[in-house]
Formats: sequence, C-alpha cells, structure tokens
Amino acid sequence: FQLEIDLHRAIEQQEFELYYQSIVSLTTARIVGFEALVRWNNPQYGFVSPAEFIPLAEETGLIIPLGQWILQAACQQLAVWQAQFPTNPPLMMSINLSGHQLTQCDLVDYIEQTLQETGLNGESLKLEITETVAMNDVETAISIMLRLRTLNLRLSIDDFGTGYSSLSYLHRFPVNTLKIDRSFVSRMEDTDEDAAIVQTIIMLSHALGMDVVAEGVETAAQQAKLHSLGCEYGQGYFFSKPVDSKTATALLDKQF
Ligand code: G
Ligand code: G
Ligand code: NA
Ligand code: MN
Repeated sequence: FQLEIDLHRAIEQQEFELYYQSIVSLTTARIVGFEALVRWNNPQYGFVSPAEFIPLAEETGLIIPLGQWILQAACQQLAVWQAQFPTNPPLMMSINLSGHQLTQCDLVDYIEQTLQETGLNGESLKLEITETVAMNDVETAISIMLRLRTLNLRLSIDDFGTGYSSLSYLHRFPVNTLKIDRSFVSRMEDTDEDAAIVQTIIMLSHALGMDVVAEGVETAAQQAKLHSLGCEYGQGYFFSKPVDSKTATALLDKQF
C-alpha cells in the first residue's frame, strides 16, 4: 500500500528514468535500435526493479499514466537520436506494452498524438507485447494489433516460447518480429535439444514472414551460432546492458 502511494507520487516527482538496451544486427554488428526499459529511483527505497513495480502499476491502474510517460520519453529520445545519427533505415525504439495498456481504449489515439508531437514515423516504433498477454484474449489482441498497424507501427511478440501459443493463432497476429526468450538462448549451447528449439523458432518466424530478435545474448559463441541459424538481430549483455541515455548515445557515437 505504501509502495502504491509512493508510485503515485513518483510520477509527479519524475523519479522514473528510461534505460536503453541496444538491439544489434547480427549481420552488420551495428546497432539498429534500442529497447526502452523503465527504472525507478526512489529516494527512500533506492532502486526498485520494474519486475516489482510494473505488476503493481498494472493492478492499480497507474500503468496508464506511467505508460504514457514512458512512450513520450522514449519517442523524444528517439527523435533526438534519429537527427543526430541518421541511418537507413532509421534507428528504431522498442517499447513494452503491458496487458492493461493494450486494452486501454485511447491507446491508438495517444500513440498517434505522440508520433505527431515528436515528428516520428510509426515505422520507427516497435511495440512489444508478451506472448502471454497476446494469447490471453486472442481475438481482442488481434483487433487492437490491426488498429495499431494502421499507424504503421511495428509489433513484436516478446518472451516467445514461455507462454502457451497455439501455432494456429500465431500466424493471425499481424506482427513483424518474434523475440526468442532469453531462457532458450542461455541454454542453446548446453544440449542439442535446446539448440533445436532455437532453430525451430527462427524457422517458424521466417515461414510466417517475421524476423527474429534473440534476447539474452551473453557470449560470442551464442552470437555466432544465432547468426549461423539465420537470426537477424541480437540483444543482451554481450552487446550492452540496459544503460542511461548518455551512455547509449556514446554507443551510437562509437559506431558512427
Ligand atoms: O529491465 P528489466 O530486465 O529489469 O525488466 C524487468 C521486467 O520489467 C521485464 O519483464 C520488462 O519487460 C519489464 N519492463 C521494463 N520496462 C518496462 C516498461 O517500460 N513497460 C512495461 N510494461 N514493462 C517493462
Ligand atoms: O521481459 P523483457 O524481455 O522485456 O525483459 C528484459 C529484461 O532482460 C530486462 O530486465 C533486462 O535487464 C534483462 N536482460 C537483458 N539482456 C540480458 C542478458 O543478456 N542476460 C540476462 N540475464 N538478462 C538480460
Ligand atoms: Na521486452
Ligand atoms: Mn522479453
């Protein structure tokens, strides 16, 4: 309860900060974009993990104002980076959407408004929806996804492989990308079976016209193996931890 009050105040006090983790092309080894990951630095508790406060924000409905703040901050940062580091295609930003946010009735409107305010193309923004949220109510998820796609937004299925996807639904999701959950990536060198699972997810994605981001890439061997299996993109400590905007800017500077 106290945490809930503090969470409310934290939005007003601007105690939230976005960190950014690079997403890297396994072909060119260049940064193609970032995933925005929110951080809460509370004067009393110190650093609170999003794994703790996002579920609470979901329960209390605070995820709505928090989510709007995250979207706005991430889009403003991306606009700055796109101007400073012009690439073709332009740098992208991935943003996590929780279940509550996905079914928020004005979601499409406020994203459209944020795109207008920041001058970004919808194509530069990728919304990550977890497999579990997408499968919770498939028909609703599909219809919201279709409306999001009218803004030319990109969509990805996050943490793929940890939920209970029915393959008969997967092809109906109008998504561009599957993100392989890091639990598979971390085990892929342990056994042939784990490697086979990763390989199968990559082949499935491509068969459905999606590209693939491997999460939790921590070693050069994983990177090489994923590349040889045709995985397009990687994300993980091997490339960079989630870092503040200044450090992320330095990463972009280095490759420019
Ligand atoms: O950044 P970290 O690995 O600590 O994130 C922990 C969890 O919090 C992950 O499941 C991640 O998806 C979630 N998370 C981080 N940032 C956001 C955000 O901006 N919005 C939502 N909905 N979830 C987030
Ligand atoms: O649920 P989601 O996939 O959005 O969560 C991303 C989480 O994964 C973040 O908390 C981030 O800090 C964490 N993460 C990112 N890269 C790595 C990695 O290479 N290894 C591990 N163990 N965690 C990672
Ligand atoms: Na994510
Ligand atoms: Mn994930």
